[in-house]
Amino acid sequence: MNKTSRIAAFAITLLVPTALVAQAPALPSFEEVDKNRDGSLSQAEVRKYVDKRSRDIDFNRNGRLDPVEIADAVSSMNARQAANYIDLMDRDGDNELSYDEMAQDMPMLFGMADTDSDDLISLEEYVSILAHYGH
Ligand SMILES: [Ca+2]
Ligand SMILES: [Ca+2]
Ligand SMILES: [Ca+2]
Repeated sequence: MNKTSRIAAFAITLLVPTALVAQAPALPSFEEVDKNRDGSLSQAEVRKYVDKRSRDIDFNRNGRLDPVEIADAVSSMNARQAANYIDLMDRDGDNELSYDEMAQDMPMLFGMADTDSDDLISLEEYVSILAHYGH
């Protein structure tokens, strides 16, 4: 995998809380992200969901995610893998990820998912990107 698709796969892994529900479907439902229930996802809705996921993972509520917090939340990552992930995403070099740093790839991922480029992700587009990168 090239660097971009590796980051994308990592980011999707973080979005999908497999660690939290081992047996249940691992994907956040479309409805969970589609807050205004208009049948499509805007960038703002996706960003809100990502920020909510960041808050859920941020156990000590300091506004940043450290390797232990990420490894705790994502069953497929140990602390070393979480530290590598932070290395990839950390822009200010504090070895933790702010919520902004967590969301920095969202526009790129959004563009990948939005195959018809209407600035919205339809249910069909959502299902197809999860089938590609999810579990
Ligand atoms: Ca924290
Ligand atoms: Ca940082
Ligand atoms: Ca679209």
